[in-house]
Amino acid sequence: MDYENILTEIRDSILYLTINRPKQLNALNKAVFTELENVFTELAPKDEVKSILITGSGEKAFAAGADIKEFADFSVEEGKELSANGQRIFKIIETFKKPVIAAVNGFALGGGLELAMACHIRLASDNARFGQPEVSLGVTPGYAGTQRLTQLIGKGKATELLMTGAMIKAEEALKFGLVNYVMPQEELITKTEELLKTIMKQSPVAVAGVIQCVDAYFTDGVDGFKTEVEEFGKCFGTEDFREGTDAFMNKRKANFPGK
Ligand code: DAK
Repeated sequence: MDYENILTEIRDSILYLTINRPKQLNALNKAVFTELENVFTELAPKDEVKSILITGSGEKAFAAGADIKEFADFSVEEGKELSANGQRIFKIIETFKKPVIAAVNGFALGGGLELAMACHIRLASDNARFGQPEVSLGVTPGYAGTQRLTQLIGKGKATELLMTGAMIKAEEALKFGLVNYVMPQEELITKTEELLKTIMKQSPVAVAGVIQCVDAYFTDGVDGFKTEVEEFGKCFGTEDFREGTDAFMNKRKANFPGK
């Protein structure tokens, strides 16, 4: 598939995925969703990709929400369909078995914040702004913003942000635990790469297990403790485990095969 709204590049095992509609502040239209799904089902699973970095084009926005111009005249049925489809695609990202980090380089509003929250970890530049302004447009969030914001920052503060539609600055987002680190914009990609490189030195099998266990905590009907027992047990049959323990005992750095 040729991507028209997303830039992709694989470098040093990192897949760089950049939402590329800077004139519309990287607003997420239907085509972006189709391309995002394609990236995560066709490109990101390739062996040469060990992790994914998602950011926005330009210096102003990660993504300023769903494309308002596109859904302005939707019917109830079309609204539900759009929401279900977006949620499905963001779930693919959230449960992806390789680390996915959002480098939030500016506005992350509405669907843009929902995309960032579907990633495993978020870093932000100090000019970043976060919010779920949907209520100001007469809609509720539709891409799981009510769920993931509540999971990440707690019910009280999430409800306030969701009810007021207020925008918060990066430092406040850091205080609430919505992002893990804040830094000047020129350092954002390098710091995100450093974090990804640290993760990529670990066992890919174990990292995938961590992703699954953490997700289990938030999945209805799934017992996260049992998931952990399963994942932990499975590790004992992997080459990564043999390599990790052998490296420790022989006082050398592990070189994980990822199997
Ligand atoms: N959609 C489309 N275009 C957008 C956009 C958006 N979300 N955000 C910005 N743009 C466009 C602007 O229209 C403008 O285009 P031109 O007028 O130049 O053609 C261009 O980007 C630059 O924006 P501004 O001129 O407004 O730039 P400023 O620096 O003055 O302001 C801003 C930046 C981020 C504060 C402002 O652009 C803004 O308030 N943008 C809208 C933020 C927002 O409300 N985002 C939507 C959140 S709600 C649904 C499922 C999901 C959703 C809804 C329904 N269904 C299932 C039906 C999700 C909704 C959302 O994401």
